[in-house]
Amino acid sequence: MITLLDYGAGNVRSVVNAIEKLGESIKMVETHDDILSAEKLIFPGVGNFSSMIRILGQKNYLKPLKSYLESNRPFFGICLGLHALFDQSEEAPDLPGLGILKGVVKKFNIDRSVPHIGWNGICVKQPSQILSHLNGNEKFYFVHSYYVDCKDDVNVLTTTHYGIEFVSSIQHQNLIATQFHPEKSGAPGRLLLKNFIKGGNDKAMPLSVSTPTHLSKRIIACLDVRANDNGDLVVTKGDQYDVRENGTVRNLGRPVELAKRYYKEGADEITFLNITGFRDFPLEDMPMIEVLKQTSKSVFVPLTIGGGIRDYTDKNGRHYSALEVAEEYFRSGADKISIGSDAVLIAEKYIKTGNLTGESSIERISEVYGCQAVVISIDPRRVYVDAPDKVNHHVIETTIYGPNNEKFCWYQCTIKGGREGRDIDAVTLARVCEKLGAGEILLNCIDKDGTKSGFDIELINAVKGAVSIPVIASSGAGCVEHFLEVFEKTGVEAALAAGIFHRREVPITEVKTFLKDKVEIRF
Ligand code: 1PR
Repeated sequence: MITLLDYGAGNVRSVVNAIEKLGESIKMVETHDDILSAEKLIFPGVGNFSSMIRILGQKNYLKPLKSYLESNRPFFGICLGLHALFDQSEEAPDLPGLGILKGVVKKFNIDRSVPHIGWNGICVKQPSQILSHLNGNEKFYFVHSYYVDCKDDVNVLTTTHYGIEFVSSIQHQNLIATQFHPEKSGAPGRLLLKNFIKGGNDKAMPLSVSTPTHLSKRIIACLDVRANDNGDLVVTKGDQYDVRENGTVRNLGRPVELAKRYYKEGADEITFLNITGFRDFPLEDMPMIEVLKQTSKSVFVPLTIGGGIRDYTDKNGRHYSALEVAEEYFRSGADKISIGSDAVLIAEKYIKTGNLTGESSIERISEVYGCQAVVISIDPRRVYVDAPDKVNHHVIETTIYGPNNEKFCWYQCTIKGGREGRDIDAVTLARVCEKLGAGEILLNCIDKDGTKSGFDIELINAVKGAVSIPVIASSGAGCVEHFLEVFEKTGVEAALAAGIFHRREVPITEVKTFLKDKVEIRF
């Protein structure tokens, strides 16, 4: 029996699913006695150090957790569950950590995108029972802006390289904690959890030790989901956002089945976009929640969900905050949420007033769940101009001339699935959203969507150059060469595609086989 400490933030469903899939049963901590009486405790943490320590304090969990850890019983901490063990964190300097291990949690100060998101390797420093049957070359899923600066080298189990070499897991007697998420790391992650559950004293050292480690470029499968005219939830796909063919909504498959297929084929992440979320409130559209719950039972890579994340008042006058909507998605299995239309409206307001209110969906979700959980989905389209000073927007000089031979363009943001153009450009939107606390940009392009003509490299470079958070390139992938092009010509961390994967025109495995030896990928 595994006892799971859930303090209410982030996605514990993935951990529950991963452990149950391994045949183990779980008891959720409901009182502090559950911590004291646990035989094996797993503490997954996502989000923000200060809300974690505050909530643990409010629930009277801090003292029992400390005595459990001091009793040297088996413990597995994940992400913030690692940070909590140390003296202090730069994320919340006024709140002490548990102080079980000496050291502090520091923010990355590196010349790379932060958060560090994606699949990276581990460099093993000492034998461990949890490393049994690993070969040493596996990649695990990381998503964090802070890392532990562990004072005692003897506790360092693995390190990872990202701008610097940082501690990616620790081992102190029966206490294990990882910066990465084993529950989201496919087969090797589940092996680690299996080893922990099994226990025992046989310590193993992987056959090879990879150093330095490298962050992989991610290949993401995107599923645009909506109800078709019969009311069934289907994966659809538009051409420049028009999802109807001969008047009916294109049906390219069932969401859960397709997601499972992409997991098996090696997708590094899966994104669901509820494309009619702007008009159908997601918490009334429960099938989407069910899709997440079902998918997370057998898909052990990160899941992002977007569509309809905003404040909402239903027909009975009940008000829902965007945070509540996001919480429901996280509880159902999402690791990240993506905000489209609402982000544009928030940015417009911020530009007008210059005030950070702390009340917007971006700020509130980021505060509770951490910036890495908040993706901004941008839906821009090109607007050509004769000269850069013709508009008050970020204008680029383009090599793809306009209909009247214009050599300049800007990228107009849209809302409601491209139906409404707004007076704000994609570069400004990305910048403002980073400031408000977003952790990643999903950069679509209406002109390119479904065209199979390749990614819009000019758009991607303009946005990528304006922010220091990771950017996912989206729209236009038509062949394996397009993925190589986007990774070679831009600094994006991930590339996303939909149509070619759904129609099996270019399977994910083919993309990865082509990229192998050219680009760092997870194979
Ligand atoms: O505005 O917060 O409710 O979120 C709605 C979300 O739904 C946004 O993320 C928006 O991008 C998405 N969306 C809305 N309408 C459509 C549509 O197609 N009619 N889909 C839509 C956007 C774009 C991509 C697509 C890539 C790759 N889909 O995600 O998957 O362009 O396609 P390709 O590889 O086939 O070219 P809110």
